[in-house]
Amino acid sequence: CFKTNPDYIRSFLFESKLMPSTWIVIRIDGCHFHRFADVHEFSKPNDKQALGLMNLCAVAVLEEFHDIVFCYGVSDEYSFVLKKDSQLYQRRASKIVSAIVSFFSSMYVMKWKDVFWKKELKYPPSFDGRAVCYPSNEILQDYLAWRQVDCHINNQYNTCFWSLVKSGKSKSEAQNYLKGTQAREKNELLLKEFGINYNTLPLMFRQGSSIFRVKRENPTLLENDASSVEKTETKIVTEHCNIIEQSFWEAHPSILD
Ligand code: DGT
Ligand code: MG
Ligand code: MG
Ligand code: MG
Ligand code: MG
Repeated sequence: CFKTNPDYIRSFLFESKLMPSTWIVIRIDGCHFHRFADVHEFSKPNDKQALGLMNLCAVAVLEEFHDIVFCYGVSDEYSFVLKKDSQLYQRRASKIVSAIVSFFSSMYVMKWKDVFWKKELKYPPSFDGRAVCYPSNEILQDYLAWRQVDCHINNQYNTCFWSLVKSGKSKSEAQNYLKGTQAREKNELLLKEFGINYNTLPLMFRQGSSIFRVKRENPTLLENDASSVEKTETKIVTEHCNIIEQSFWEAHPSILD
């Protein structure tokens, strides 16, 4: 009958498809992680284990979704870049976003115990996600540079803020103290007041985490008469490097190939 006619029911369905032949970036972000970090007593401003857990989940996402070519993560967020010609879920935005977000969230819960041996997961974490298309390599690189600049600015601010708070200032005093300060002044404050050389803080805190595949020669197969395909193997690497500079992309041309 009319009421259950599949075409009639389907006519209400709106599926937004991502623009063809463009890089798709799915950015996920922890929901209310300010609270989640407090409840789980994450170190401030950076918790090595919590960031490590995010990285493990991102590696699992990269392994699961073969069209992902690059991941960049900082704080409670991760960006996943899908190759330009990806046909994953016929490029339907809601399908891609929801599949990646739910996979990442499940991984976060599954791998929690591997990272936090003695810390109990007190409530289920959740993530939101969005999809954006970038039409050229240059604009995609600008997007990733924007995230890494954000990482740097936030990390520098947070390092100063929490150093001031740990030294006895109230949160609002620390906030006022830092208002309008430039990057150089923040580095000077860290060095003079707290003996911290910003440039020696862990790279993961300052640069965020980049995850991608590298092809390398398999040394055990080289001597044998293996075919050239067998001689190279693909490895997933997690690096904390400068992705703003062009030299990174020149050193890894296969990522955006
Ligand atoms: P949202 O994303 O609007 O649901 O709200 P939040 O609270 O997740 O805010 P967001 O994403 O802008 O900022 C990330 C929060 O996550 C930030 O307030 C502090 C927390 N967070 C992320 N990484 C760490 C960490 O390593 N240590 C600590 N203590 N907190 C962290
Ligand atoms: Mg958010
Ligand atoms: Mg968040
Ligand atoms: Mg965030
Ligand atoms: Mg189904």
